Amino acid sequence: MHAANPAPEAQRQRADYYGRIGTRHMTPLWEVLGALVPPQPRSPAQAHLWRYAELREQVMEAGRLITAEEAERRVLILENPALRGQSCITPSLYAGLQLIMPGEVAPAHRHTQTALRLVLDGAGAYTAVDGERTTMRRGDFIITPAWTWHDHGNLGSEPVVWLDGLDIPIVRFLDAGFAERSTQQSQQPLRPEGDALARYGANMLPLDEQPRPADPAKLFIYPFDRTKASLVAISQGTPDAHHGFKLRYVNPATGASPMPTMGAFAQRLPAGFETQPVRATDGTVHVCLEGGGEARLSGPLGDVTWRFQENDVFVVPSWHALQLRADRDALLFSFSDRPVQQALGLWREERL
Ligand code: GTQ
Repeated sequence: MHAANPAPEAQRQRADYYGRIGTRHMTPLWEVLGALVPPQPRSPAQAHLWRYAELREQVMEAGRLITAEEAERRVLILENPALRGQSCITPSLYAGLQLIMPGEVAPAHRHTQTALRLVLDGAGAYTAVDGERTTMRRGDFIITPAWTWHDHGNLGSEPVVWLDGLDIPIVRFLDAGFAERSTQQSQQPLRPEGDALARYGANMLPLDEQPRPADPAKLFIYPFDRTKASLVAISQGTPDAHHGFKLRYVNPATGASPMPTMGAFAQRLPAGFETQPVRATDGTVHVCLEGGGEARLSGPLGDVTWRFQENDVFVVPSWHALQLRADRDALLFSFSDRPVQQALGLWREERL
């Protein structure tokens, strides 16, 4: 990769050689070394923002074209513009907008992929995870750990839309995908609503439980009112220069991310506050839940600035510097593959 242009004769000999070894399924490292082992991440993903006004219009049209049952999951995948056809928003993460109309159900199934939901719009839907239903309220963060049964339904009178985040590309990369449909359309509730939150979400645990790190998290609902109350309360203090007031969601039984493959975060930026630029190796999907402002990104391909408002979704690829400014008090949700990177000792952040 550092060599000067070789003489035409040498070039021909090499091309001929590459052709011959190619037929035997070999290829020279020295032609690709720089791309294989880059000095720093050069994400194939592109920074992009999806406006909710447009997303909503398109997903509502899907609501007129196909039923949730027919589709199994009526979802519009948010595809990274530079990764079209790959069903992913970053190389490691999947994101989509799921719609469920009044009276509909999305049938029960389970898979080795882990899912997270962030409720965006409408009221009256529920998600059931391993036999317990939870009502979905705007801003609620809900997880479906790997291989847990889950189904969704809408008992209300409004369309309900949420963001799905899954580790589909990670599981695909590892060739470890299994899925199964339940014989039940909707799971029979085994416990009353609120049971997991009461048992696992109050800084206590059932007497005889000793959670091991690899066990699926038992707490699967993080109500928005609690998240917001925490962020507002800590806003009495001094904001972090690069992140404002930011918390990460954890499994309270272990202190680790509630999902081994995906980490999730909630962040509050008071009106007028501007963060200092920061870049990290985890490509991150952001959702504005409240307020609005401006996001400035700087990556290897240049700079971009977006204005964002409620329910807009934007993706910041690996090693792109991000700077946020709130016009009005802003509350953002985000998720990334940070727990995987940290488990492998790969995660880096640079505060600029
Ligand atoms: O709700 O189970 O967006 O299995 C993609 C795959 C949602 C789900 C998605 C899924 C689901």
